[in-house]
Amino acid sequence: MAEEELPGIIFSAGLSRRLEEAADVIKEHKGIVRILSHYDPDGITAAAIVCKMLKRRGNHFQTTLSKKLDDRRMKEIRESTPEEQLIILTDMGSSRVSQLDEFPQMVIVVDHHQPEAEGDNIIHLNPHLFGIDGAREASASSFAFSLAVTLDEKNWDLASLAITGAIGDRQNLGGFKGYNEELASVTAQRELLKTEVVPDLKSSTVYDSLIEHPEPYFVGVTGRKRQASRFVKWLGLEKESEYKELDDDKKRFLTSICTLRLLRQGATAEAVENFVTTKYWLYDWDMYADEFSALLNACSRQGDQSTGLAMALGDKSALETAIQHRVKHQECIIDNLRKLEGEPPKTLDNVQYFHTSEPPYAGVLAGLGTLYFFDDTKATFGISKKNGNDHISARAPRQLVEAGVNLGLACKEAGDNVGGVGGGHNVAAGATVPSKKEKKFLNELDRIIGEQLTN
Ligand SMILES: [Mn+2]
Repeated sequence: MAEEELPGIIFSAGLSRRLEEAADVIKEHKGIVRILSHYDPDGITAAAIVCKMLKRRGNHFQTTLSKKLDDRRMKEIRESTPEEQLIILTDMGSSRVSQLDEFPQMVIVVDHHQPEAEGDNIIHLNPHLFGIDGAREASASSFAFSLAVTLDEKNWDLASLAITGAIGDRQNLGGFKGYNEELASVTAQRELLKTEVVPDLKSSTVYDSLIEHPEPYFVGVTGRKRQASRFVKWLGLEKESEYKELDDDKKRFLTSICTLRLLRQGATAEAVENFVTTKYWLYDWDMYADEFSALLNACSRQGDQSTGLAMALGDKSALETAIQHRVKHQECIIDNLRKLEGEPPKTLDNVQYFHTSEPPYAGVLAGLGTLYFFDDTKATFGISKKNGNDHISARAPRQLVEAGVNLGLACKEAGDNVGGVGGGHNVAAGATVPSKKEKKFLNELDRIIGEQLTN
């Protein structure tokens, strides 16, 4: 296709104006750009999009990835960045608008979290300010992409990073919506990716998918060589059988048996529905976008987000390291889920809880357990202990949230009542409380969630 025939995304007039304004600032800026971003897959890909668009213009930049934008970090950015430098924040910053407004440097914020204000002196690119739902319809990376293509049509290839980041924030669950949906469809029309509706098997062979990946999780099979090879044989397949090479009958049989197995083990409707899913094959990267996102996530979880960024910028040796991180990351999750199969969470009336020695994994384990095999009539709390405190990650299945459970409010109230802190969203939340108060905290949660369910 000739360049001028290629489809694009249509931005609203207001968004177009803001994008042009940001693009003009970047075009006029000659010096170094300081980039700060969140350390998760959405933040990493948003930063990579900004790095690439600047590099192509010949701008120099310095990038920092961090977990949060707290007062200390704000002070450090303001004081250590020379006044003539441009600061670009991605996947963070929208909650700090009034402080950023006072910065002597020029600041551009590209974020999709609920904005505190629009700001007077910064250039604020947040979907919420332009009638787009930032929780569901646009992530930091997918929104940063709009700036990259406003600067230069040649940046269209960065759409694969944008899609990968949106998947990292799980905005693809139940299908992309709104802005993301348009982005994915135009990217496909431009032949940068292709979409496939397939079972969510993450390796090329069915057997490897069962051995190496915690999601989807099959009780009694995932991570177990003997059981997995027996299951594969029972499906009429060989250990070497690749999903892509199966005929339609075998594909259909595989899908129905896996679905039945998930239902039988007590997986939630959500997990069963998501077994067959839309995947995005990225031609440039020779992998699916969800695979790419999983690699970036493993880097972050292993405390090595800079390898994730290097990989997103195209460094081949970083890809090898990222794969090693993913192997370790997934083994850790599978080992712990297998333990939880043998030793299920302890229960109260409305909550269940387990302890883990892997602090960064408490939330993932609670989330996957909830989706795939825990009792789905109770909210789940994963607890890890550190320095005399309990760090708690909470997850609830969709049906409980629909019945009135709000984990964010429950964690806040129960946390307050035992001298700790807590909060978050209705489906996922967290708290930190003194370990001595663990029992009281759990009892408070049990009471509060019981009340949420009866009201
Ligand atoms: Mn994000």
